[in-house]
Amino acid sequence: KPLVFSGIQPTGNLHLGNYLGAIQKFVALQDTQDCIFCVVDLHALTAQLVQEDLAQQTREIAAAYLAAGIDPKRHIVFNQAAVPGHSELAWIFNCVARIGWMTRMTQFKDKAGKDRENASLGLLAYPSLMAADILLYRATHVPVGDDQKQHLELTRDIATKFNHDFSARIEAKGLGVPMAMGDETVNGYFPLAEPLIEGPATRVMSLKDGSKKMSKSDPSDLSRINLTDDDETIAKKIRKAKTDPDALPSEPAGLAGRPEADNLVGIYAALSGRSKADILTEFGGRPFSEFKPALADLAVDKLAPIAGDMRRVLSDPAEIDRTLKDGAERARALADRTLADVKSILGLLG
Ligand code: AQP
Repeated sequence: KPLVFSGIQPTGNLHLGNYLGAIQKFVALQDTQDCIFCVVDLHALTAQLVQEDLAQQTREIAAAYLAAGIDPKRHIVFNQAAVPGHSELAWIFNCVARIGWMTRMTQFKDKAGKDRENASLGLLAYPSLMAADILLYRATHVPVGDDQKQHLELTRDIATKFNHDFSARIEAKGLGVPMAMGDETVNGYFPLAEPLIEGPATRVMSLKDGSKKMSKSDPSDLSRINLTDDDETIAKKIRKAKTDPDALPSEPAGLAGRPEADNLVGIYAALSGRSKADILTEFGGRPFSEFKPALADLAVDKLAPIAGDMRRVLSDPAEIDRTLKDGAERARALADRTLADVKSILGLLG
C-alpha cells in the first residue's frame, strides 16, 4: 500500500526552497495518500551538537506544516526523537551500509569540508538515519528537493542489501513479498522507496548566486526568502535578487545559461502552479523591472497567510506539543511492528 514519508530538519530559517521543494508537495499529496510528516530533530545534531533552541526550532517546523495546511488528524505529524525506533533501525542500517557508500555522498563531502577527520560520525552516518526514517514505516514515496536524490538512492541500496542478505529468512518467516532486484527475484521486506522530485522548483537557488542552492545556513539573509519574512522584506529581497540585463525569453529553452532568470521563473511557476512555458508566454520579452514586482506580489500572496498562521500556531506551544505527542504515539505503533519483524529476521531477542 502506498505510504508517503518525509521530514525537515529543525535547523532554523525555513525558506522558500524548503516550501516549494517539500512542504507545498506534502500539502498536495495529503489529499490522495496516507502521509507521515516528521520533524527530523536527530538529524539536526549532525550539523551542530549544541543548538541554540532545538525545542523551539522543532515547534517552528511543526507550526509550518500545520500553517501550510497539513492535517495532523488525517496524517501523522511528529518529531523523530519521540520515536526511538528511528535510532534503533539506524544502528542496524549502519551495519548494513558500507563506509564507502557514505563517504561518496555529496552532502557529506560539502558539509565535512576539508577537515573530514573532525566531522562528526553522525554527519557521515546521516543517510543511514534517513533510510531508517523512511523504512521504519515501509514508506513507498518520499517527496523531497533535488538535493536529497542521492540519499534516496542510498536508502534503496540499503533496502536492496537487507532484502537480498535476508531473503531466505524473510521468506521462511512469511514476512516479505517477491521483488524484482536486478536479474533476480528476492523476498523483500523493505520497499524500494521512490523519490518524488517533480515540478519547476525542485532546486530553488540562492537569490544572490544562481549557482548555489537556497539554504538555511547561507550567511546572507538576502540569499533566501524565509517563511517568516514580512511582506516588505519579501518584496525587498526579490527586488535585490541578482539577474542579468536581458529581457525574459519567450520559451524555456531561452533560460539556458541564465541561472538567475531560470530560478526566478521557476519560483513564479511553482508558486502559481503553472509551467515555466506558461509563465514565459505571459512575460516573454518583458524586463525584470516588470517581472520582479509581479513575482513579489505573488510570493507575498502565497506566503503571508502561511507566516500569519505560523505565528498563530506558535502562540500556543502546548498545543503543538500535544499534536506532536499524538502523532508520535501513532507513529510508534507502526514503528514497533517493523522493529519486531526486523529483530526477528536478524535473530535479535527482545
Ligand atoms: N533550495 C532548495 N530547493 C528545493 N528544495 C529544497 N530543500 C532544501 N533546500 C531546497 C528541501 O527541503 C527539505 C528539507 O530540507 P532539510 O532541512 O532536511 O535539509 P537541507 O536540504 O539540508 O536544507 P537546507 O535549507 O539546505 O539546509 P542547510 O543550509 O543546512 O544545507 C528537503 O526535502 C530538501 O530537499
